[in-house]
Amino acid sequence: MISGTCVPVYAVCLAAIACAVAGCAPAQVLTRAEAESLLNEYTNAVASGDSARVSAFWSLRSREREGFWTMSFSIGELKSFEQTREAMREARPAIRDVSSHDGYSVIELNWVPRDEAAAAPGRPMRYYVVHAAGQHRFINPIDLLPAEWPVHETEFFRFHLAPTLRVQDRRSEMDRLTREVRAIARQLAIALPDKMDYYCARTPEECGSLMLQRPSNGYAALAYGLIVSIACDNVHEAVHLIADRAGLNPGDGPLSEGLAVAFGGTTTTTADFAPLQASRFVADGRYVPLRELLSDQAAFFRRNYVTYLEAGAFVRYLFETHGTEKLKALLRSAGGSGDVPSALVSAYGRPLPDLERDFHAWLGARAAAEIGTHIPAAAESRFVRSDPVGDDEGDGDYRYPNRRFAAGVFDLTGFEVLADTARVYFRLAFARLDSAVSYEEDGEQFVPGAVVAVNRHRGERLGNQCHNVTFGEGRGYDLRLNVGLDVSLVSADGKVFWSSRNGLPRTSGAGDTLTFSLPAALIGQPGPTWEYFVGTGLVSDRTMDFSFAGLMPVVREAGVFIGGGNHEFGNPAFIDVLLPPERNQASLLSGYDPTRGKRPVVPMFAAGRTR
Ligand SMILES: [Ca+2]
Ligand SMILES: [Ca+2]
Repeated sequence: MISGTCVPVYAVCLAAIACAVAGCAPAQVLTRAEAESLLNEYTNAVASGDSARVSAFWSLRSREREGFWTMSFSIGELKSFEQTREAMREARPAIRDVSSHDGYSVIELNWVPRDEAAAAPGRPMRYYVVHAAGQHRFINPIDLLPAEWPVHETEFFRFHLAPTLRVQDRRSEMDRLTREVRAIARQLAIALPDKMDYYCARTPEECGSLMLQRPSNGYAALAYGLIVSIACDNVHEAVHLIADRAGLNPGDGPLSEGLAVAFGGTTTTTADFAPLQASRFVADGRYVPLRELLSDQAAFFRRNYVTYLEAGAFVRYLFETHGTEKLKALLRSAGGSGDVPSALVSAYGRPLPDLERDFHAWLGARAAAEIGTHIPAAAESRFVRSDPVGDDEGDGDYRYPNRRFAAGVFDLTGFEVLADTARVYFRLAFARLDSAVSYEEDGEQFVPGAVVAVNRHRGERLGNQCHNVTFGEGRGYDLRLNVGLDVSLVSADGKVFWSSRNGLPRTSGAGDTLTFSLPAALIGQPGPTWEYFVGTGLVSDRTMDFSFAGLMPVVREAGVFIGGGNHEFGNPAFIDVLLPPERNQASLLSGYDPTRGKRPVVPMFAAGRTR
């Protein structure tokens, strides 16, 4: 299932790797006429209902895989041969493009409804085709694209690492996954399956393309018994897989996602963050009543930035308050019934309103998370630095200012950290402050914001990169602050673990500053060795605490957001970073190449010295 951290729809397909003509054997080139004839024969075979005839169109590598008849169908799945037959009966293939690559071809098409009156453009589909035994055969991308990826085995997983990813860089993630999976199996009292295949991709686009899905941070393909992810410690997807293998799969939806979030968090949030954030939803009116949360599956996935965390909190409440066995009974029974509220009531022997009241009381015991918004005159300055005006141009070609965002709103002009015994105060100055932009009533709120990465020298581990920049070998942060309409905190693992709920005042005019404070008990007392990186970019009220854990990416064709950069994806998300005037910021930020895993190296500064 697609994780809650699936990247939304402003995504483009992976740039096709052009086939060097000399490198493609003529027999492997698929002409458009051949593609048409292949699809015609295939459609006829499917219509015949003879699954043996159909499977002969497929490469042995795909056919032999467990779960073969669960076919990915470019966004969505068909769970049986019968479903495939049904889908194809109602549509005909309309080829958009046929391209040849190194050793394979790709057919891009739409399944267009046969009903001429239907206005829909048809479901997009991509078929990979290889030439074997004198014939063109379909192959699933998971059986083709990573076939040559190096394999590294750990206690529970067989990792397949995409080119440029190195085991030594990923070992701490792999170790963390092992620890977490062992602990979760113990908590849920389940046996772990044999080694699970885990494909580690370089980008969300590559991750999605392996399973014919939208760009995604992670995906557990349950029918195939494997995980694909951009991280090697995707505990969320691992929970999906180990629960499924233990017979605890309640079907796609709130319980399944709730279980994965309760024990594994999301790709960008810790498991403990879900109850904290759910208590905030109750306070700010975003809370979804349980009956609706558990029944309306389409709304559940549409509003994932709320529902995933709320469902995670609810499953955590069930586990902590009522124990493992009842939870397992619920997971087993809900799968068959499809009526989650009824399954819940029978498993727990209590009416839904009772459980909901208890759940709210449990959430209410979670500490309120508030930021301060004023700096007292007596606070002592611990770090202060200014930034040039007019250097808000990212890597030099970002498409900003634009009609959405006025000149200066991403231009950082200064950064200061102050403290007294109780609190730590932050002041970020901009050339100009703007209010949030939204495109629909109660819609997502987009606003210029910032990331502050801090090395307090207290963690065993440092986050070495964020938002497509890196801090250099052996350097990084042990705390990251996202600053937007609120403030959220991110651990060295890149996971949001705390978020404020009272809003950050945005005042435009003479002092265009964002000012807030956090308890020193939460983040520590800033000393002279604390190092800081500050960068500005676009955030939304959803990306702050959920999908990107901070800034939105800069992608070449970004629609309403910030576009530009050298690549479709992988461009640094920063538009201005804290740097002295003598450093050439655009040149520094343009030193990247996501196709080779190269990110620009950005500096961190301590009070009184620079590196
Ligand atoms: Ca600036
Ligand atoms: Ca700058």
